[in-house]
Amino acid sequence: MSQTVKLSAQQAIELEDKYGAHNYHPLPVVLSKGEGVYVWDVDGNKYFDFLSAYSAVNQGHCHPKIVGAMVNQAQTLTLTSRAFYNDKLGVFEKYATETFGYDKLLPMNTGAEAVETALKICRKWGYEVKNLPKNTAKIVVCENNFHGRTTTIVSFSNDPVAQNNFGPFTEGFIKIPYDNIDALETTLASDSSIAGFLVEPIQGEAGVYVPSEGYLAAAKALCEKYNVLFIADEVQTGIARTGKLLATCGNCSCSDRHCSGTPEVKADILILGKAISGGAYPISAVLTNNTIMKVIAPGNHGSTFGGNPVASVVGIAALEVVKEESLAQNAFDLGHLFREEIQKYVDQSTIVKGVRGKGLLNAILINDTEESDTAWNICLALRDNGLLAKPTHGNIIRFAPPLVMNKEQLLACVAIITKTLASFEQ
Ligand code: IF1
Repeated sequence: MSQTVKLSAQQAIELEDKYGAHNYHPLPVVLSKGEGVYVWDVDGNKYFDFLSAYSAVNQGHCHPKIVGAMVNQAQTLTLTSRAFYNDKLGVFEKYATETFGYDKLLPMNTGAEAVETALKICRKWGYEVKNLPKNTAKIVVCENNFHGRTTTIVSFSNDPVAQNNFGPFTEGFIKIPYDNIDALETTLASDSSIAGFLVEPIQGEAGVYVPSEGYLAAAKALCEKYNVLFIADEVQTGIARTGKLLATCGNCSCSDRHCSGTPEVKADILILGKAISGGAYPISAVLTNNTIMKVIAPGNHGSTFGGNPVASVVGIAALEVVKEESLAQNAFDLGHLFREEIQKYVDQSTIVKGVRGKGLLNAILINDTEESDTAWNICLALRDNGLLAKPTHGNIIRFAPPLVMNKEQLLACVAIITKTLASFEQ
């Protein structure tokens, strides 16, 4: 079957089912086009996208500036590998490090690769700067974390579905409860071989779990006290999603005033992915200061595609869009409106227990068990009413639209969501 043949929804699903690994359980909708906050299925039905490819498409689908940069570069030079210099990577590195307030950037492609990179840098720093004895370095992580799917990363997952039968696992990780500053202090105080603390500023996969006010700043202070690197995984929370350029930025609802000057918490190592490309291309990055990045020498780490010229121009364009269109401010404002409107519904609902989140990274909790199919059925009904979202953990529905949404569109979405939920009330 040629690429140009137009598939029906059923044909597309059957092909994936027959020839693809069954590593996902997608909502039955087959998309063929996207623009801004909208996607269209193969039958021409239009939907509000309320997932944004798990917060990768913050700048909206097929943003003309990002696509333009990508197409133009794709016709000029796509890949050289890092065996040679290219004339775009340095420009991207300068732009991104200045934007986020770091000295240096190491480019990779996917979020998991960037997390792996951060773990390697942290361990090497542990030996070469902190002087830990060989092969003793430990990294503290949080329960219910999600940092990707490589063997090392699933080694410290506590999701049995992600972890079971993928052993033997990588050693050297200590798991503590999330949002528990006492647990962090006890752990750091009890083990002198700890090199880093890896944390999500908001736990995404865990169901949009926002930690207590001040937790991240207190954790950062403890890391300083014990000479441990604070590693922020902002793959999902970064790039304006939570109403700030980074979730670790100060409480400033900034957009144009991007927060690199006054962060609430400035991570020693910052991990970015997803929306650093606006969803157009796989790009991830690890940012840190000169002293830490100095541990990486030629041959220690790399990637064929990391830092290629297409990624570099896409990365710059995607970050420029965030600033030019004040997406952090918009996410901040619309996020407040969204939770306020949904809360009104929750107050008189039996099917929804609550709404939580920050900026435009939000979730509602369905009043049913994790095993029930209520949230799945609600998502099917949302689809039928023109809005796409996906359940997580069985009874939580994540709501994360592109940040280029306007107020009128958001209110239209709230109407779809509340109308749909109402049809599930007893
Ligand atoms: C999937 C979740 C979201 C991430 C954080 C690293 C990565 C991710 C904080 C790895 C990736 C994705 C991957 C996606 C589902 C998704 C997800 F539900 F699993 F948790 F977004 F909410 N750090 N998150 O959230 O990035 O290697 O995928 O580029 O299908 O696995 P990646």
